[in-house]
Amino acid sequence: MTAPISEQLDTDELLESGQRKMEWARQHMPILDSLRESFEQNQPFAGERIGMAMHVEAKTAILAEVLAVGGAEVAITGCNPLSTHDDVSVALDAVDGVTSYAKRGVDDEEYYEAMEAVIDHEPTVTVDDGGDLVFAIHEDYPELIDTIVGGCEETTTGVHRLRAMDDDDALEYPMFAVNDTPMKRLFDNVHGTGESSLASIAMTTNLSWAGKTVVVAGYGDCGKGVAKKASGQNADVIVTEVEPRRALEAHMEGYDVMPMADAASEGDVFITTTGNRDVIVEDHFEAMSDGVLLANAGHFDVEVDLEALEANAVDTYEARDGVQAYEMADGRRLNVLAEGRLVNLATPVSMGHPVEVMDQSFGVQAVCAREIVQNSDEYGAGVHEVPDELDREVAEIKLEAEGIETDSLSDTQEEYMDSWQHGT
Ligand code: RBV
Repeated sequence: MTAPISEQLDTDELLESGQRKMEWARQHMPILDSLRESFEQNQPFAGERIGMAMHVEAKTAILAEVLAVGGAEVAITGCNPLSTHDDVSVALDAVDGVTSYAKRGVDDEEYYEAMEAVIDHEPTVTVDDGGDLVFAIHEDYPELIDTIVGGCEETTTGVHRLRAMDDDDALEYPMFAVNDTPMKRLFDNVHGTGESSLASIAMTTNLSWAGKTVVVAGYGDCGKGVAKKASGQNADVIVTEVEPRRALEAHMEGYDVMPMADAASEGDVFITTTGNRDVIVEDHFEAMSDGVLLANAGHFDVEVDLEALEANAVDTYEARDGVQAYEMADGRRLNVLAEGRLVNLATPVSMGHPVEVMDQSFGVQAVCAREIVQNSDEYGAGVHEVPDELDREVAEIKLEAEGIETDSLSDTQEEYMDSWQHGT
């Protein structure tokens, strides 16, 4: 059984470095700061055990800390084998009420063992990013489901997975689709993914965006962000899509839209954001130029067919930290970042989304955890949209922290908006 991280690593230096990262994040998370104050007073999670599987770095650590301050016993592990910051994991493990099992660079077996260590705490609430925790509980520990009041899911892929479970009547407790709220989706998916993916790629390779052709696979919220920011860095952007309206939207934004079969020979950098598998496959590798960069910003490492790439390569070697080169028989080198895993979190220098963005997403997580504990009777098994007033609450805290005031509707305006009799 996996031991808490502080029993696995020599903690002295790691602890200080992790605490410093957490302090920086804390200073830039006004939403969680405000919720911390109210949770400290009201203890909404007294007696609850919260199991979490998320990217364990500084912002996530502040979320876990805030839940613990609210009375929860928190157990946490990673949701990706490469996204954990060991120093933060150690610092988090030292926080009162929190046990962290997350460690960077674990293999599949260790990854699931750490998940089991979290489950061993018998959580009453689960907080997931990608659905691995909720899935492991349903698959291997169904006896715990009775005492679980509900949970929250952070990301598009996880919500998609939960909806598929729900459609099969296989989801046996309530889960909030945190990803789908305006406060998460419109900021985290668009700006967060755009900024952090490009930043990670740039820092990992030390190469420029200007003058490059960047192929963005998928024009959902994440693809929109990546395309917009790449274009803002003076790259030419090509979008590939399967959905006709999204393809049109990309076209009307001024991007070239074409199938991957055509884009393969045009691109210098490829960034996948589809949430689906086999987006870049053997035929595409054959058409690519020497030196291309292949990066994935989708939750799982299934978008670039690495098995096919490996099978076709005559040689492979680490070109830089976080960059694996695959040499083809004709001498072309195709460079894969972060082993095809989430490029914004999984290269050695990745830091995930900007702090302000995660403050919003995790603000929604925190109020959803509070809601599921306080009003569990109102939610049956299945996927639930987050009540709009909770999302508004988080937006209002943020506006207040930023010192931004808004207008409010007058009585006559309210009446006008509610009526259908007014015409010309
Ligand atoms: N994400 N987390 C971070 N903690 O730094 N950065 C991104 C972090 C989340 C984001 O909300 C997205 O939905 C998910 O990671 C994909 O796994």
